[in-house]
Amino acid sequence: MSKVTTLGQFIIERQADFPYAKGELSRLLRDIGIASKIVNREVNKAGLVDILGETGGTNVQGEKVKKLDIYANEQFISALKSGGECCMIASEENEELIYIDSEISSEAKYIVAIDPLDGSSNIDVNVSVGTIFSVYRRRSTDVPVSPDDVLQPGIRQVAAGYVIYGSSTMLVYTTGCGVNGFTLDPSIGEFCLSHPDLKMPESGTIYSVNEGYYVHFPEGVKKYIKYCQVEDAASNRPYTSRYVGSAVADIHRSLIKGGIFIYPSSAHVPSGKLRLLYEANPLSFIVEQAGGRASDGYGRIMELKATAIHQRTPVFIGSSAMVKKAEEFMLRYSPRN
Ligand code: P6P
Repeated sequence: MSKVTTLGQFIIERQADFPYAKGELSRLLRDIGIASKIVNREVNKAGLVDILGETGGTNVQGEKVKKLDIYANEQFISALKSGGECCMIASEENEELIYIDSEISSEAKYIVAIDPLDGSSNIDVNVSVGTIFSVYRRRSTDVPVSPDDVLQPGIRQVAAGYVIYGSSTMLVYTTGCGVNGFTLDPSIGEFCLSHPDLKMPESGTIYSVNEGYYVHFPEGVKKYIKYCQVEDAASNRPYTSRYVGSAVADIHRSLIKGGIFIYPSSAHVPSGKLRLLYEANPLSFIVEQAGGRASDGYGRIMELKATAIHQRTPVFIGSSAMVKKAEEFMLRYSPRN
């Protein structure tokens, strides 16, 4: 029986990765892990209790809000508030920033951007959903912290991760020293190290895009999709198409098997659909740390300037060879104006 390493043990063991930290980031990551287990419990029985269905409200994205979205948002906010290591939160479910101004948190070091339950439209049909989080160090010493402190480029993230509530529940995160995956063992209620030092395959044979919007895609995306579909045994084409409709699931598959996930700009979303702060940047940090590539079609997502907490960006994320090929098509057929 190989040694079981829980998330808590792993975080403590890897404390040495950040010599100047005094344990605050470790405690923040553990707080997120605990909230994830609470959300997981509700996601797993969503069909059994009246937590499904719509609240009738819509979130800042104008999307119908499922009760589980609100529940998950409340759990992560509560865990971050009581943990005392976070001074401000940007959440997909909240139009405005959440300032944690208790005496223990107003001077806390970290800021969290979070999508508490991404892909929630899939819950009713029992398809994987996810939580995505990004952690920044505050830059201002003001109390309360400056709102600009959450508008940092992705390259300044100190940690990022996702939880995928699927056939099993996994937490995958990075602090800039590689990527590690933990699977929830319900028998002991702990996330256990199951995928140490995850590396994304340099190439793959799966492309993931919602082709229902094909006619509205930029020419470069159309040409890349056709490239994926053309027979060429030498490069293992045609590729396979897989699209879950939950970015965490589509990108997790690419991380394990190789592949590319694309959500480009389109007529219905001129700047793309995924949000920079709490979807694209954290997913990009993880993918880059695993050896993959994360682009907006022209350059690194993590170098994009953040100007608004809910801003969107096109995403081409996955195996580096595949993303580079897609960027070639974008450069040639849809050059940036
Ligand atoms: P579409 C979920 O709502 C989400 O933000 C991502 O997780 C997912 O990749 C995308 O939207 C799906 O969008 O337009 O294909 O339904």
